[in-house]
Amino acid sequence: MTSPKDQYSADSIQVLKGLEAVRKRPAMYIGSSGARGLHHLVNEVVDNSVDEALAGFATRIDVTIHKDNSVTVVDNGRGIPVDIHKTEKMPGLEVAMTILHAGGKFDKNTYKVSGGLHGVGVSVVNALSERLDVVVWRDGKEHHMAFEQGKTVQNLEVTGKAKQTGTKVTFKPDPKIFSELRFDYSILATRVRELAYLNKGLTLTLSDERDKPKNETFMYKNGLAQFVEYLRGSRKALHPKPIAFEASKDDTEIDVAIQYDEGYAENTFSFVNNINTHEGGSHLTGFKSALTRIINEIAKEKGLLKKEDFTLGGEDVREGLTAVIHVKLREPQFEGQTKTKLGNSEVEGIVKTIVYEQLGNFLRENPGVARNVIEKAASAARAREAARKARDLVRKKSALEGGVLPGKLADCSLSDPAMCELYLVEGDSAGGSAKQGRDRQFQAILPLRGKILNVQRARIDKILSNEEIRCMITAIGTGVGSDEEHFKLDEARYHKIIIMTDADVDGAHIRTLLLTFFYNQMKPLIEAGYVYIAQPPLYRVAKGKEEFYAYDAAERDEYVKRVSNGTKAAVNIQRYKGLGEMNPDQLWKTTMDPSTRTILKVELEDAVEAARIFETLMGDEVEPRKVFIEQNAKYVRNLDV
Ligand code: 0RA
Repeated sequence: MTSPKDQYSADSIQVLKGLEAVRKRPAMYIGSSGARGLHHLVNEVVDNSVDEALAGFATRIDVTIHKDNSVTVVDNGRGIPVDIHKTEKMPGLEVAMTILHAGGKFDKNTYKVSGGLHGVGVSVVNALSERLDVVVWRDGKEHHMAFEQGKTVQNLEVTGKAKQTGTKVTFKPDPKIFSELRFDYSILATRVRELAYLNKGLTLTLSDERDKPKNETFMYKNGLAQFVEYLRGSRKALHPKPIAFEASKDDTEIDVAIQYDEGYAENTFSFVNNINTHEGGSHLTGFKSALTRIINEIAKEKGLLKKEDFTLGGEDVREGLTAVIHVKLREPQFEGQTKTKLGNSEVEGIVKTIVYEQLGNFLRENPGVARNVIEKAASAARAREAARKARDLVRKKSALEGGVLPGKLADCSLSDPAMCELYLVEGDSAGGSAKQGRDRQFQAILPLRGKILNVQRARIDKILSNEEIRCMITAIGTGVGSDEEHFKLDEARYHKIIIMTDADVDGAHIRTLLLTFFYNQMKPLIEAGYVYIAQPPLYRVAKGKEEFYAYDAAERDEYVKRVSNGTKAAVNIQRYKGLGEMNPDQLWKTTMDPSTRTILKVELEDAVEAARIFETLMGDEVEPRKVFIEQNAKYVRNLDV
């Protein structure tokens, strides 16, 4: 016979097995055991508290990074239940902390909506922490429990009285799991700020108790409207205030804010239950089709397009648009490669109806704004027509020039894109060395002359009239644009596009211009992980027949020490000022040979921040750029010391 006690321990073995799996394969649960996964732990814990806020109970969440790199998250919600769980026969708190997927989401009815994507549950954080302490204030009492590597080391005990309710979780990531243990303040601040924008009225704070103590409070009374102003940043608004509205239907809540500016880019971000739906989905489709329809309808009502022989397309009505759409629903279905595409088909119609009605009301009540928006869209439509002609011209020209590919391109002989690399090389002379040094089977070279156009400040027709950019587009083969009709990822002729510029300011500038171009016109290329940055060496250290290449000053000094060891013969140190100073063989050995080179993959850590920073650095306004440079200059280190 087994006693109830034995039964209990049998259950806990089951539990440990679950969390053991998490420790064996952390990446399966949190994406990686590097910096990204580390920060994911905080998101996971904060998301649980945000769920409690969404349910209408918590109004405040405080996040603190401690000196030892542990993190505390406190909320003033109801407190995680501490009574004995019916089937698991242990305190609810222990269930949440030790059973995989239990999380705070005991059942669907507890929370109407919840950030279900991360939703791997706080037990995953527990499993990956060297130690985790929970304090729950509930029923007038303070309770405490503690865990190490997911195992209970302190059973639930009452530690005092409590006037308030809430939950406090403190965890220290396990160094046995994580290769990176230091939390980055700005990564956490970005998410905390975003959550504050997405949940208006909710107060979130972030404190850093390490070297330079810091403390920020985020609370936005006007939520998404303020988010849109933040995202618009320095671009000049076309109308003074964002247009914002919220509505709900059948348990689905919709929150929208939009604002037009004088620029040409579109910055639309969509969220579902506080999760950025990078791949869009039914809510975004509904929003876009309502926007196009209502603007065309009002243009017609006002007779604003009488002289034109076109209707406004989706791209036209989204030119210069900053928009955030946040949908909250009970059972989101996430699809797509990164599970960030909303699948629920019923949401499309709901969003479409609401946006069509609400935006229609606003534009009819504000005819001045309506006129500005429609005139801007009409001018976009004319530019689009000009761009079509420019595109045709690009096509015709390349047809006239014989082959489809630009003459400057030294293509590779293999044709499988997955095997092929395209080097975008600064300058003709480096281009020449690269052509000679490369492995022509799989490496193609396109030399770029001088500075390319800053695409942040130009419309598509002008971008397409730029020679360097046209060559690049033709060589890459995907076309350009923000939609699948114009940009075709699967037609990419190379799966590695490697930017190779000099290690100086001009090189950095050209690299930034190229990245701006890729970000604005070929974003899926970055998302697919096809864009890389080459790392040419800065120094050559040689003595006699021995030679070493160093990528920074510290490495250079290492090599100098090594080669000068004991002997007196002169050590030759060469500082490369540009790629052009390397001969083809050196360029191959140091920068192009896949077996020895380092190339950095360009990744989009956070699309929201990326859009803002590109605008700050490359946009029209000078003042915000100055401020950015002043604020960030202190982080710049001169590597050439
Ligand atoms: C389930 C039920 C109840 C509260 C919570 C979960 C809860 C979880 C977390 C995680 C972080 N902070 C939290 N706060 C609350 C409450 C059930 C009830 O009181 O009726």
